[in-house]
Amino acid sequence: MGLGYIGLPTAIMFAKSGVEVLGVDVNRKVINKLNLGEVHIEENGLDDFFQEVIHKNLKVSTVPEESDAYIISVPTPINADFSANVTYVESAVKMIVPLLRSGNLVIVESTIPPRTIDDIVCPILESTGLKLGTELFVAHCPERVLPGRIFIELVENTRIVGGINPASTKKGAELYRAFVTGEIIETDALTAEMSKLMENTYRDVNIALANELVKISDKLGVKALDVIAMANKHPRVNIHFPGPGVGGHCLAVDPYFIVEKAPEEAVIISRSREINSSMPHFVADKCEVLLEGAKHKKIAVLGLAYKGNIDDIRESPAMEICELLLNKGYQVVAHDPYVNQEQTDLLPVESFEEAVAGSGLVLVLTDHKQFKSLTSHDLLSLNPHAIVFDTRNCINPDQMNEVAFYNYNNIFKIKEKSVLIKR
Ligand code: SAJ
Repeated sequence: MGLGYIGLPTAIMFAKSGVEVLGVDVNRKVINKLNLGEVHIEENGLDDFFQEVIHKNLKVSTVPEESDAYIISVPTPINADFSANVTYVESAVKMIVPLLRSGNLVIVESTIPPRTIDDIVCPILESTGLKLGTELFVAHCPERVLPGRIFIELVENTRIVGGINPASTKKGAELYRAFVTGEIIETDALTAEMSKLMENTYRDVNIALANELVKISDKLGVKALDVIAMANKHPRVNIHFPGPGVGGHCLAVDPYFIVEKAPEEAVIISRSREINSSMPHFVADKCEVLLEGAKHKKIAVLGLAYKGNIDDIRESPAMEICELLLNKGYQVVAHDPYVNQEQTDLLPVESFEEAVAGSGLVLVLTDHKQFKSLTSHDLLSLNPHAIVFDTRNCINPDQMNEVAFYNYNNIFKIKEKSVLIKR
């Protein structure tokens, strides 16, 4: 149920391993496209694997049919008040209720707030009249794969299966053994829900620590990136990378699912979200200082995607920064080798040359591999006045020795007019 970034690859992997699969999505356009033999999302290897199984072990439809096992893999977005929106999970469960028979297994893969299986999914399933845990088996089996590496990680990653009772857990684990070569850990539903959320929360809190260090370093005149590199030489330290903010639909969302359920207790988690959410403003304010008195009010943004080497701009801090800069009155032109104009009407997406020419500031917001080799020569040939601000530490400063170059090692100098004049 749900043929998105996770549901479709999961359906394909089951089909490839010999299981008969019906992939269901409520979006008719998606089903029509898939039935024509075309995939609607981008992922390494997806198209080839899809061609192997479509109209063979994999069929697709907008309506579910009676099956032995049902896997729910629908989105759980966040509401405006930061509460979890589990309505897609609820409606997918309601859709299968009339089909459920004794001996069936229901698995929720979607990321859900703690206690969702017990408090929301099970009460709906009880309406079947089947006895949960003996006649109808229920488990949470969170997806944990990284976009770009989905087909590798689906197979090799450790899988967590948390049932509502040991019999449900066993059934869930058996199902995933069809293609998972990684370890399959058996636990209860609540522990599975919480462990999925804590993985992403751990990263969010760790990134917040790095971003807070940047702000402290800005005040104290410290080289934040050197501090992190040195601290990480310690065998038990792993501070993550600071940046322009945290994007995507996982790290920037999942921590709120914990905060919602325990707001008084989730103090560090909540503050970390605030710190990471403040980064786009921090970056936009620095740009304003950098461009004070500059003749050219155009900003060339390098990178719109939420992270390197992918085309996904949803929830991207880069998009928020562009919006803030546009609101401050700057002309903002973006270049992103993975993103095209159809994906946004907020700002023009141009070639590297068109973005950089005539700009007062070149602002690096995504660590795409294409940006890592940029040199001052590449910029100066297009623009003799450009200042560079790399918020991702993706360009080696040695390659930028002929232009005014800023990253989180020297942003404290942005305050010092003398440095700006020297350039
Ligand atoms: N980021 C930093 N600093 C870092 C690492 C990341 O600023 O040191 C930023 C990235 O630039 C990006 C955001 O964090 O904007 C999230 O990127 P990410 O690579 O950490 O994660 P996602 O959102 O692409 O995928 C995560 C993964 N979770 C973990 O690594 C624990 C993935 O395995 C999950 O399956 C996915 O969330 C999910 O669906 O929950």
